[in-house]
Amino acid sequence: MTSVELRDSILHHLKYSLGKDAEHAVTYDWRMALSLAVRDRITDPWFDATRASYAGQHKRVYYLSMEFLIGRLLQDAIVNLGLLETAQSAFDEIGLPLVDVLSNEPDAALGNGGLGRLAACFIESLSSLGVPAMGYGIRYEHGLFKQSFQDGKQIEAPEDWLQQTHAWEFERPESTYHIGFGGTVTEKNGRSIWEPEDGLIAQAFDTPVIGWKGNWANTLRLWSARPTQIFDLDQFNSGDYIAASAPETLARTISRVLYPDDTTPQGKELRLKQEFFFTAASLRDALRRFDTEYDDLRMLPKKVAFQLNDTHPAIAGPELVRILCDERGMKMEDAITTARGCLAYTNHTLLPEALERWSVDLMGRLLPRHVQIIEQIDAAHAKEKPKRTVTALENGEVKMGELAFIMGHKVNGVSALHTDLMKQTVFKDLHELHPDRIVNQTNGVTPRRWVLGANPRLSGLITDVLGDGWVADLEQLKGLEPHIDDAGFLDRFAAAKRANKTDLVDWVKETHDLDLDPDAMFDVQIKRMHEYKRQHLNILEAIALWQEIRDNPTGNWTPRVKIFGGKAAPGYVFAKEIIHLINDVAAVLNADPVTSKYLKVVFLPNYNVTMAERLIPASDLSEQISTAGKEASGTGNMKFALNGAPTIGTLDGANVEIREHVGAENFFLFGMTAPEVDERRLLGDHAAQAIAADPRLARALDAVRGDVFSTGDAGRHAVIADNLSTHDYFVVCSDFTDYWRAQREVDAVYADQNKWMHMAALNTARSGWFSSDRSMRGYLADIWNAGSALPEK
Ligand code: CJB
Repeated sequence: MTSVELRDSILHHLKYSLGKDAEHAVTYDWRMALSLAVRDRITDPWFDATRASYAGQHKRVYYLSMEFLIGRLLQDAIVNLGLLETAQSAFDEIGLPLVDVLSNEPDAALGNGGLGRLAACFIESLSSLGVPAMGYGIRYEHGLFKQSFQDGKQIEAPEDWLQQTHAWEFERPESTYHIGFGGTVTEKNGRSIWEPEDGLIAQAFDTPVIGWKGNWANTLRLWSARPTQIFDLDQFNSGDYIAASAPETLARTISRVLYPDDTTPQGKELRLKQEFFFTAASLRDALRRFDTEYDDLRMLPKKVAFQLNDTHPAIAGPELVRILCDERGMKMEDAITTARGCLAYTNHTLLPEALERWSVDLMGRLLPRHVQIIEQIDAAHAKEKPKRTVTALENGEVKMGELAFIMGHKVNGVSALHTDLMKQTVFKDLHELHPDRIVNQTNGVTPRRWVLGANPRLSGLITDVLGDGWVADLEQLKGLEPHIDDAGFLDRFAAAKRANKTDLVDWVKETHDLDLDPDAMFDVQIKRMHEYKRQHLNILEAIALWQEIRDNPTGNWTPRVKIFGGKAAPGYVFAKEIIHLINDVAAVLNADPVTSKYLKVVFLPNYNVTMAERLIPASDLSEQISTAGKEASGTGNMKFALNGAPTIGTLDGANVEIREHVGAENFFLFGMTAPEVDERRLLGDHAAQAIAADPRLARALDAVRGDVFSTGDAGRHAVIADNLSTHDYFVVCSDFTDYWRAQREVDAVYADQNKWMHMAALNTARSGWFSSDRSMRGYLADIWNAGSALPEK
């Protein structure tokens, strides 16, 4: 497509789809017109992909996920279609900067964090690989809340991305399913029949997801809830308008908001309803598609793979069994075996509070037949493994992890360490019963968004050296290694980083009126706020460093800006305390005339995918400092390494594998290992011991406890100081001393820019394994037994 053709298509859409003439169009109109013009280019490959999937009778992969943290889609589509320069020229002609048009798009935050972003990367990779696949989720009217700070404290406001038309989706009024809740189960001719009492409609909205080079597009199908009955006409006519619209309001609530919680399930009925709503609709939809092609349900495991992204869709097990048995007449045991052949489950966390459990009372009220089926699944499992019984239903609760395990033919962890720990801890018993079921699939990230799109300067350099094959085959980045010592390579690498930093500095100035020095090291921790991720360890180190610089203001300090970004679940009080502390520390440090040229702290509000795309390419140091054993994988860690920011981190999650790939000498390791953490905790007074042994730590904690950062509000941050000085479950104190040491090593290397850039470039060159294409190939081979439908090249 030429830029003239693209321009004409944009002008056509401006006029005929949006009803605007160029003279009166605002940025929104231009962005919509461009999106529609680009969407047109996706439609043919999308149809072709659908046709090819049917024609080849390929196995289909269905990725069921409560969250798809897709962010902005326009630039991604333009990049994958190879239209970036074309779009640039078209807008040059129109007379509007393309960046302004692109940044007009809202960030679709249909997820909380890593789990949701992983789903988005996977769907893009499946399209890039040409695998017939579909993502199923919920079309939340309101995504993750918007975060702002007031006096340093987090304030939440509703997110409203659908206030304007979503350019990418196709509404499917004909693709609807009735989803029931409650009611009774009766028996007729030996078959159980569930007759739900309430119900609502799930309606599909489709977003095509285009793969690299536009060769294939899959669908992200998101369900929206609507009532079976629009409103109660009798009540309306009698004048009670609120009561009249109650059914509609109630039904729409199901897809109204994303649960703003990262790792703790809210024991709320609504959440369980959301889970069943989207899972049931997705299964019905997939089975309808299967029925158009095959008439033997025993073929199901050969033709259909359902991946359960965490336990949120784990009700798929009993629901599929219910359909096969109650509706399609299969014998219960066959139904269970057939369902298991299709289902697999990804575990994303070992945190006990995050493993979903539902009371049998609640589930029985909403899904009475499913509780009966879970009992039968347990019974069949006990029969299969008579020596020892592990059940999903226990002590009046349904344990969704156990249910997903028992009903999945494979269960995977998301990093090598996490998978090992899974075998030893949460699923120890089940693993002993089914030693082949657990497999590892280390997470990955899509290089199209996270390198090519987000970091055009670095990408340009890589392509100059290697050609563009690396975008589809990220391990080719290894080819950079022999060039690292070529004349000019490191200079160009450093210049790209420096220019990215300058862009960030300008943006921070413009949006937050803060002055940052692009020559300082940009030390970045961006992720959800959680005690196990230990943002408080990072800020404690900042405090200690500040105190030390004040002691010795003429010392040879390496200038640093510590940048934070991340949201705390609204009900997670301690995480919010950490945000407050960081903001209070930032206020004091940044105002210190003596130290602020060496050390600044910035907490950027409303961290989201778009901000990550801006920050990561401009980062020097990646903070991955979780308590060992707690971070299942991490994916931000991979994005930083790929973009040439070495890690300071613990042996946790995928950090372990990153370090193996980039080389121990290019990774700043500190802290206890997972077994050492467990052992350390056995010492009741580990925090006190650590504090007694390290005067720096003691002094930093005193400052937190005292009034240094409280602007007169004495004791404001005592909660944190007290927590850390007493039980300190996440062993912040015990890891502090080694963290401090590693940070000084970072300072020393950074002071030698040549050495630093060498290390940074090696991080890029050696991180190609962390592509989500590699992850998807692993799932295809080890879990789904499926493959690409594109002809081999
Ligand atoms: N994760 O984002 C979430 N939400 C959860 O509820 C549980 C886990 C994260 O999933 C990512 C993708 O696998 C992991 O990289 C990350 O370590 C984990 O915390």
